[in-house]
Amino acid sequence: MPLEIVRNDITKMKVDAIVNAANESLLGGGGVDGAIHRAAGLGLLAECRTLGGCKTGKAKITGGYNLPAKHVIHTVGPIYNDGKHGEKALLESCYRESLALAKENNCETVAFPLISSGVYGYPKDQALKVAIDVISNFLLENEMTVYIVIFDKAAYKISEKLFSDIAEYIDDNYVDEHTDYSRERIRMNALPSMAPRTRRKKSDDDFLEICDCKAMLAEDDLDAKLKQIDESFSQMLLRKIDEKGMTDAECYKKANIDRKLFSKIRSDIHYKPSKPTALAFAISLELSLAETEDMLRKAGFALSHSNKFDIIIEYFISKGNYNIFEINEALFAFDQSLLGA
Ligand code: AR6
Repeated sequence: MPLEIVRNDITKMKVDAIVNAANESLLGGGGVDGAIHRAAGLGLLAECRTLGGCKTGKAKITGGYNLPAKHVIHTVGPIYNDGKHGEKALLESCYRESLALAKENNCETVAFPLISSGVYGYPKDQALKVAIDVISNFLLENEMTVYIVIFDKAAYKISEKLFSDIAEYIDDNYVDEHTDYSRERIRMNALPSMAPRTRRKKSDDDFLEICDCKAMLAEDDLDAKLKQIDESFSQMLLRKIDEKGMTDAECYKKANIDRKLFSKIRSDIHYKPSKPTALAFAISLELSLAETEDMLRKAGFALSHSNKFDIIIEYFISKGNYNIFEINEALFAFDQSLLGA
């Protein structure tokens, strides 16, 4: 998956480069900076002393010393004042400059903490949005695997509004036999009304949908439709890419899928993707809910209302929001696996 959000201590990441949220002296400090220097050992400090500091918004690279990562990219985030002092542009620049340095140094895997979101006070939900926007833009043009490392899940925040909208949608749609939606209620403290409303057992309707499908076949373009029924997942994917007028690269990048996996799918018409991969393509192709179900069926899966992951995906499709990175932010917030490879 080109962009992944993970929960970890960044000093433990086995990647080509980890990014340090440093200060302009580059001589260490608290937070993630302190943790990286402690884990890397004194060799890192010695090399940092030779660098002559670093300006806010810029980045410099060193070795990784005792860290599992080969390099450390030190960047200096802005101190958040009120958001009206160029903080956003400076934070964007930190991610851009760090990614450019990683690319220059042939790094294939890079891990970022949420820069400026600790001591420097940048609101975490906004810091996360900046990170995702800049990294996902970079990945449209570049092949790299980038991790956003969230240290403390309790501090991880998507916007309150989005969180409460999704929590409510889950509550409205989750089938009765599941009770753990109450966990979200506790987390949300006081959502307006969590009383169950119209809960449907969607999975039970699958058989009927197949019958509907068969009825449609009686119509004119029987041949074309029959061909589509025999289509494999991979054939359907390639057909949809053509129908949408997309290039392959546009499609796999929007799906947060790497090129190698896409090539595999392209060359093997019997390729069986995982459910998150199949859904990632449905999102990338901006399929309707019915089309998404169709595509999933090709891979042997269905959307179900007894699965929180599925309901969250359905929420985004029903809102016409096909931004895979925003969907992944939300899935992460609800402890679900992410879309992509
Ligand atoms: N792994 C991943 N993320 C971490 C870790 C870790 N081990 N430790 C903390 N974080 P901060 P800043 C997260 O304060 O706001 C230093 O003193 C943390 O939860 O480390 O850019 C420097 O020398 C937060 O979300 O960096 C500077 O003076 C994020 O890392 C100043 O702090 C960034 O928090 C920089 O402040």
